[in-house]
Amino acid sequence: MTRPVLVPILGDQLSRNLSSLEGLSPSDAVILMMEVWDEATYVKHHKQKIVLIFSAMRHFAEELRAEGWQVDYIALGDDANSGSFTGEVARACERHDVCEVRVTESGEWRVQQAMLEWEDRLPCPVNICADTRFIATHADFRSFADGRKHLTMEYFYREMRKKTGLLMRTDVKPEGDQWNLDAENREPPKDGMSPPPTPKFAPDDITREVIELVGKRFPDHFGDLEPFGWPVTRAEAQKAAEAFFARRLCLFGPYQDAMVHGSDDLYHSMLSTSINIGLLDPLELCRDAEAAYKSGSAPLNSVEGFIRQIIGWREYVRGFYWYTMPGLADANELGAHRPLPEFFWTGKTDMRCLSDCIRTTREDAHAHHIQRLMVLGNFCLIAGIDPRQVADWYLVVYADAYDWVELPNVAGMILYADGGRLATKPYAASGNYINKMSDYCKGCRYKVSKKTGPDACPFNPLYWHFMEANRTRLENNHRIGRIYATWDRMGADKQSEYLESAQKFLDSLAPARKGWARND
Ligand code: FAD
Ligand code: DLZ
Ligand code: SF4
Repeated sequence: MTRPVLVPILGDQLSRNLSSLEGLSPSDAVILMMEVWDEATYVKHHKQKIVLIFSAMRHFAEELRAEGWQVDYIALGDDANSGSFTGEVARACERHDVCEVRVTESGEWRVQQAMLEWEDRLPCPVNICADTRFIATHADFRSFADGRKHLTMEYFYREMRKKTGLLMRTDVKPEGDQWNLDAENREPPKDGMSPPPTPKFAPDDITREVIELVGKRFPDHFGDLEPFGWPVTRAEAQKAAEAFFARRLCLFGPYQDAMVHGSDDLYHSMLSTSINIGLLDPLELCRDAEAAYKSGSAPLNSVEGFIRQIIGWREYVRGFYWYTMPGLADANELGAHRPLPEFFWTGKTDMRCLSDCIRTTREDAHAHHIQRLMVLGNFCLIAGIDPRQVADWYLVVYADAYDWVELPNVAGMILYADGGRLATKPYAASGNYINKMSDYCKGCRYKVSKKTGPDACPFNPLYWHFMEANRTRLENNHRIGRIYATWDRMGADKQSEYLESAQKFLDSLAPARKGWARND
């Protein structure tokens, strides 16, 4: 071989159509894959997230080798593993005497900044390729966003529908004459509802070895290590996708926002862990969903809802992240400074909705969107929790979490910390919403119908406490400002009851001890 090209492939780049591999053949390249301490510990990821990534990386390396590629795989415990991407790429450049480093851009700002320094540190040219697994380029997002005050997802989504042709009747007309069928996607759970189970994949020898490694090396990280059942290969992920399309997509739409005690999957796809590391192609999934609609096996509200989550929200938050970083990481428009409560890590709270969402998060490294948004997220918003601490929590606890997707959801969607660029109003809600969309309240020690006092659902006084605390910022927002007329009509005595109840509850919250999210 003449001097080879070195192709580093990161843990969330496990795709055969990766841009850095385009045009190369096994005879031109050495692929470098690295398990590094820095990535595994910059936050203390849920144990299952580390198992998922290391196992999927090891399987992917095997698949590439079987195709004839030379893969230089650095395992976490290898002697001389420097513990960082930069250190390992530098060592590999020497080992293989490479003529060029070719890498696909990183999903995360933090890693991209390190990559941008490689050119100065390495003895050869560095070529950073665009990540073509996303449908919108950075330029597409910029041209959508420049000059807009609010970056409303809906308009971006329509652009993506036109760009991909998904669910389009003509170049400009959507299937069914409506772009967005969200209004048909808000059914509460039905008694006796029994969604088909999500496939779980029994760990093979490679995964077993990684489970053992993670148990030994990351014992103090949050979350249950086992049972572990996430797909770790493309073949497994495809099986999971097929099962979703065959049995759950049809009711995905109506029950998208429903919550049921003891269940985090319902009719959701459970595919984000596979999509985000590259085992599944988002556009391919959308085409499969569209085919299900065309063949009559799933209704339009389900298929449009699913496609909207992917080419709408997923693409949008990625664009938003790169458009607003690095400022987004420090955004705190509402000046929220309360520490994250300890119960986010232990699950020990009498609030049944929160304790169930934290249980599923600990057991499965997953909670579905409305659990993340309207229970956990809503609580953080109305209790005024510090955005940095909230972002760290979400980044640690979910197996699908990467800064580019977690941060816009946290800072923009749940906390309004970006001052309303992503969401036009804060998603603040009292216990009523949770009661309407779930079966949580029936078994809760708090009473959702009570507004104040020790038995009242804490979401009720916290809601008004939040509205009052942020009055000057929110009063003029046309989507939420009218609520202050209701508050003012209550009169001073009722208002004081709400505010005192909320304050008592907030004072009772023990702050999280240090060391859960990061090695301080
Ligand atoms: P489904 O409900 O089946 O949805 C289908 C797909 O749509 C998902 O797999 C995902 O790829 C995409 N999607 C849906 N909503 C969003 C969204 N808001 N942003 C981006 N993609 C979306 N998703 C992540 O992948 N990683 C995260 O770190 C993450 N953090 C979140 C934090 C908060 C505060 C909130 C409110 C949402 C977050 N989400 C995140 C979005 C969403 O909750 C998860 O994608 C979803 O729960 C994953 O489960 P699923 O695959 O069954 O999703
Ligand atoms: C999340 C993660 C973890 C825990 N470990 C590794 C690793 O050891 N090696 C690796 O290549 N990637 C890992 N990842 C995923 C990276 O954090 C992710 O690829 C970058 O943050 C870019 O998005
Ligand atoms: Fe949650 Fe309040 Fe319902 Fe209890 S009563 S489950 S705290 S919303």
